[in-house]
Amino acid sequence: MEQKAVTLQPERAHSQIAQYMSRPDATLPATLAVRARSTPDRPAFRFLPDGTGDRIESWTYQDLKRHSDAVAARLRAGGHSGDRVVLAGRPGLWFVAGLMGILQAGATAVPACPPTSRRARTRLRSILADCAPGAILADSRHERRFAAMAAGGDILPPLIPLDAEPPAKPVAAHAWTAPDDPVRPTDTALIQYSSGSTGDPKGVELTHANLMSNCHAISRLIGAQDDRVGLSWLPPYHDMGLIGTIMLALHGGWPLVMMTPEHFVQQPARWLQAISDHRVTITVAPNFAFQLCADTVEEEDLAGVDLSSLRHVFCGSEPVVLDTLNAFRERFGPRGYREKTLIPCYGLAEATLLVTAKAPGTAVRVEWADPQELSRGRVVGGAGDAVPIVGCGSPGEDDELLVVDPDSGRVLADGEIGEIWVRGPGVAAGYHRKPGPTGRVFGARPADRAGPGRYLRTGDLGCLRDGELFVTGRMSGLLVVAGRNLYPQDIERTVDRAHPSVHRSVAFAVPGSPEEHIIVVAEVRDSRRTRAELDALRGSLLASVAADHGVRPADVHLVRVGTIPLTTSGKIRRTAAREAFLEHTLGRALVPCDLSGEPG
Ligand code: 649
Repeated sequence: MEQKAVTLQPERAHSQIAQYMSRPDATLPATLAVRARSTPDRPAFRFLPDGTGDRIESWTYQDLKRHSDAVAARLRAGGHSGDRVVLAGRPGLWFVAGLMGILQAGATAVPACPPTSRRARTRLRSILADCAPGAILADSRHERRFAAMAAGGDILPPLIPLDAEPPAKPVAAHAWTAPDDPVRPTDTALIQYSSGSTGDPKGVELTHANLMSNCHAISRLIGAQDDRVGLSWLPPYHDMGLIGTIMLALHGGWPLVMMTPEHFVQQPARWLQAISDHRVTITVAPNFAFQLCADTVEEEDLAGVDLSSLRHVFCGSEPVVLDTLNAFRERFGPRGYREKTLIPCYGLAEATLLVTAKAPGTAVRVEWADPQELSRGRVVGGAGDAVPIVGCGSPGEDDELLVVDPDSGRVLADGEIGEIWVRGPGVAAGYHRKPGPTGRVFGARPADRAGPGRYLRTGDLGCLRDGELFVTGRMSGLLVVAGRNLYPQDIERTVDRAHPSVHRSVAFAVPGSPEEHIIVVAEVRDSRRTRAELDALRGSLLASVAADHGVRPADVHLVRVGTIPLTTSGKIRRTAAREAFLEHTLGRALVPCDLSGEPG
């Protein structure tokens, strides 16, 4: 029997929700059911399909529940409860319905980019092969893309439309009291594939309990606020956009405004405009986005923009750069941005999402490291040419973080650089069907500490200073020259700053004798240049690296913008760049235009 939705008094609604959320067996789909029942008309998600304020698509909790119920019903009808279901929708409201429908049906969501480019198809194929899903949820406009894959020989599971309009049915008022929830906290909710390599994909298996624990930890960090509004343009296929924004907003019960990453990258001012239009209080982005705004947003794009509503601005997922924070503050301080709202943070998919974050409202902490000491593995204050490292805060109360010598397994002292190890309720049990890597990455034990606990080896390097984490780089990219450790991102920063025509660069080591050679690949804007110009540019980049780091790269390879491979979340793929360089597939070096007679 259908009943009309009844809106509860706010106090009653609030206490019902709080009561449910404090249960140890609370899950995200049941949280949605409770919110749709208690606060059906509250705005849940808004999507800006043009990236501007011209059109706004908006769903309340009731709308979202109705749409996700329909997805769940289609999945159940197809016998997919308990299956893995690939979620390949475009960013937007339907994507959220797909996600919640999968979870409600007791299936496991596997987010993946829709196959609209050759690279996305290759990635999707490797994800399909690894997780063997029972179905794919996709937008109807992409049906032809999948049909083309099947015609080309790909074996695909049944395709289920994500955006089929459900029957208009109010939420049944009785449906929530004992949520018809087949979902247990120990069930696998999500398989999260890393955004990097396509060759051997590793999918992190996250349970409902992992997701809830990370949402709880972030909610505790930011505290309760009734008028919170979130904004995200991050791709919803990775931990930060999926868990950090969509799931967190559902968990916290506040509205999330979404736009696509493409709309942001085409015109970064749209992020700032939307913050201002929607009085946004919380947002998140990697460092590059802050730099892009500081570098490219013009004064005329900012007419009427006011950023003073912001209270929590998370910055994580790649090194947080002091120069970027300063440039952003200088550029947007006059627009109401306050730097105390900035929260540098560190995390990874293997730990669900967030591991450390600066306490909100406190000043950003910076350690100035002597480069000589840094290369010997210590963060110790230096003068003059010291390197700034931005603190990423401390772990939450349920997590434990160690810095360990990766060779001996010994726990290191304050200020000593080693591998970051993590233990806590957000740490996954392992990778999907990969016992070898799972044991190596998730089963670490410190050599000098007794105890049953196993830690996650993050592969990241850093140190603790008074309980705060300072991330210095990744183990895999570390360049070892004459017994010194050099961080590729430090060399890249030097190259990026050395000349205005450098767009982006990547540094890595290749075999050489008597020791490895350092190679720098730099993308050059306006690639039409004479031989003399290219030689001068190469010479000035070599000299800058030598001056700042005391090493001379064996080669500076100048290429066109767009040559350096990036992950789908925008990180530099150093290993892929190195492999492509060694296999001569990276893309041709720029040719001087005065010799070839054609543009370089
Ligand atoms: C990083 C995740 C991000 C990641 C975000 C908290 C609306 C609603 C909510 C909201 C805002 C708007 O990159 C953690 C935490 C969001 C709070 C809610 O805000 N995961 S990953 O698996 O793709 O990559 C992990 C790797 O990235 C690097 C490390 O190598 C790590 O292994 N990484 C960093 N490197 C240097 N410095 C950092 N701070 C890094 N963080 C991640």
